[in-house]
Amino acid sequence: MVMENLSESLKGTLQKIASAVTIDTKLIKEVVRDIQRALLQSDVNVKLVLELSKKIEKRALEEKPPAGMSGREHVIRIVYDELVEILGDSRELPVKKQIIMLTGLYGQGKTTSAGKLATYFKKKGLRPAVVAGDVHRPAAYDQLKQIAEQVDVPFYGDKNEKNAVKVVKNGVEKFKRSADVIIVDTSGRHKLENDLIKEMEDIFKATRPDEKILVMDAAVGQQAGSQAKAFNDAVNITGIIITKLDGTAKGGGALSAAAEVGAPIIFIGTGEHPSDFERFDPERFISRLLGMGDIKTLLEKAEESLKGKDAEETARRMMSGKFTLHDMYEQMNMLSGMGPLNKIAEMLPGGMSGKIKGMDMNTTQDKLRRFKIIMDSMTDEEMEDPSLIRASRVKRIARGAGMENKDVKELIKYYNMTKKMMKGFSSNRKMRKGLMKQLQFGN
Ligand SMILES: Nc1nc2c(ncn2[C@@H]2O[C@H](COP(=O)(O)OP(=O)(O)O)[C@@H](O)[C@H]2O)c(=O)[nH]1
Ligand SMILES: [Mg+2]
Repeated sequence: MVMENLSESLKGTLQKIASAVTIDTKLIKEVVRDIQRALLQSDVNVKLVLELSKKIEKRALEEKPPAGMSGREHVIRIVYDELVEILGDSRELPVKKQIIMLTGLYGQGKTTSAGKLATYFKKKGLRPAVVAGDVHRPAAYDQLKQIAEQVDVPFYGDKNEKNAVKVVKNGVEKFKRSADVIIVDTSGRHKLENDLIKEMEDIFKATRPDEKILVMDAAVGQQAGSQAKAFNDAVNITGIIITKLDGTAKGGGALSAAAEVGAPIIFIGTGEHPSDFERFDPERFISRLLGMGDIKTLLEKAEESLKGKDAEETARRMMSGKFTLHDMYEQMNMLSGMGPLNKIAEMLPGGMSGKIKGMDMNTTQDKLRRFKIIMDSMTDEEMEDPSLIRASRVKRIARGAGMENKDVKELIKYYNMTKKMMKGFSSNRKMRKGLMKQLQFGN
């Protein structure tokens, strides 16, 4: 998993939203503060964090959720959108013949990334080759050569040549026909110095690379922005690879630097192995960081528990003694399926329980729908006092609902059974308590 710490805190924040009973100003402000803290702790640029949190707060407070979306979902969506936004545009390297040049400071992961890129293009069916343009450190030649062998791609280097431009030129010439993607590794410096820039410029002029990619270590922190800017000013980078994003790496500095300089992040490195390399897609990255799959489940659970709260009120009213067809109608509207009533049936003493379960409690959705149609052709008076419904009224109601007399009678029977049950509960305190507990409505 990449950026575990940031991921954990952001997930915690989203869970707070998902399980909130109401989305109010207090909650939104709290959420925004949580997000600020999490992002700053992972080194995201301070200015970006402030802009982002202002935007989230404003949108969450002012925008109405679109139809069909709950307030909670809407706020989560806003957080997601704005996080994606700070990662900038996404871009894919074209799968074609090209020269790719890697730049960046020492130890950022250029040589390792050369092997990863080669692996990537090999998988795409192209023929990659690598060129050792780091002529300043003796070990650099061996390192790239070894990686080339490991990923099984052609290698070019010249241990005795100290002129990087010459080596790169020779390498490009050598692979001009035999390779599709020529990946040029270059040397870095501990910091961006004039001679490094001069060398990069010379190599560019000599080889005209299609891609100039900045390789940046996730640990670079808040200086990432100025580092990326310096490289960009010098050589006009076409993309960024952020390495070492694996585990608990902070990474926010490097990630936000991309948007700051307007160069897209193309890949991320998630380990030392050549296959620890992923195409970077801002939306997918944020979805994963936030655990959006989990959030969806969470939201569904929250919906259920809120429904439970409505059901609690109905149950309380039902058990208060008075139970009319209006109550039953409302209860049917509210409860999809007969969940709580089934639970009630389970609690009833033997005989009655079996009777109800065998008969009415197995009522299907379809039957409930029919019951509602029947009740729709009753008068308010009948709904309030079902004892009024005798033979002549049964006939009229059945006709109005387009059903048969026996359907109406079945409904009345169901109503009487339910009412009896409710009465039983309301007169038996212990049973009532037990039921409320069983339904997990508290007491
Ligand atoms: N964990 C981890 N280590 C990496 C990653 N990329 C590079 N490294 C390690 O970082 C160190 C420096 O990498 P190197 O490619 O030599 O950097 P260069 O000086 O820019 O060429 C090496 O030990 C690599 O194994 C990565 O994505 N994850
Ligand atoms: Mg290197």
